[in-house]
Amino acid sequence: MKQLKETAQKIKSMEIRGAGRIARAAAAELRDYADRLKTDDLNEFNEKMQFAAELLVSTRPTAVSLPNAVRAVMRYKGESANEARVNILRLADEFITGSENAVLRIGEIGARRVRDGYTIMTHCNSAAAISIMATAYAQGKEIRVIATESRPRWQGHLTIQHLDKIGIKTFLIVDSAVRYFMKEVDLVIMGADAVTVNGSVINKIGSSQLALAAHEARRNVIIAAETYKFSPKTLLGELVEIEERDSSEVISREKLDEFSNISVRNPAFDVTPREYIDLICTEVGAIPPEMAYIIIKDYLGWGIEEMNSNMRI
Ligand code: RUB
Repeated sequence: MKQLKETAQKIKSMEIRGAGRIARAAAAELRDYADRLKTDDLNEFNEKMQFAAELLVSTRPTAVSLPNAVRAVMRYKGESANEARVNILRLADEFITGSENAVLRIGEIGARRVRDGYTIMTHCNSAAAISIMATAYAQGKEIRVIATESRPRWQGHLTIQHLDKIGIKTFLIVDSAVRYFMKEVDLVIMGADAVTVNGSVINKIGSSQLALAAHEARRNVIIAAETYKFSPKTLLGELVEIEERDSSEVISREKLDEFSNISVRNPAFDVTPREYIDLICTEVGAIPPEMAYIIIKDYLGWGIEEMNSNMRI
């Protein structure tokens, strides 16, 4: 239980962050938790697994990868606690390996859209988006990247560290400079925390203004997103919840206490409408955003019928 709570806390505090990493961490925690559960009673085992699943899902409401990963593991079956445990171990490992391979495949598919000499703008820190840039660069394409700081948590600093290691020439800019630099950009590549059934993309706050600026300047926007970032629940009209984080990420508590009339709004994500997105690059292919339902139905296995027959998580 201690380790389960620690993992949940690491996801909540963003020590573990980024939709793909969160998903893999949750799958790994369910696997290890099942392994640590010593009970032979199947009912007790199931109840404890359900508790763990719900705790992990509650940590970050926007990243759909999290419930999708948990659901992939919680599909386990077993006539006994031990059979269930063995099944969970297999499903979790399959999810983790599949997720790692998906990032590599997205790199290969997406890199076909990157030409030699391109300047790419990116936002926040997305392993899937970086995979495209890294693959294009490894293919010998001379690219340069413009990366935003991504306030208030500065995920852009992780991105520049990564790109620097690969050897890609990168400019770090403040978030408010995206429109200023758009004229120098050939292609925008960003990641996703969630993709809705109508093809809208939820990603780090500021993504939608970057996409809007790209649309205005007629630059293409590619979203790099594994299929498990698509949200089945949006099929039933549910909206993806946008997480609002603590004010202390934006201004210190002491500073804020100096004011009487000021409070902070700190949404972690925003929604980019599909009109501003040219392509969503998944591991099963590069699709127009309008095809999101196909991914949810054919690749995640959640059609309308399955959705209506009670999804617990
Ligand atoms: C991270 C973020 C990333 C997506 C995709 O937000 O918005 O763009 O999660 O990342 P946070 P990846 O830092 O708040 O988790 O491609 O690595 O899954």
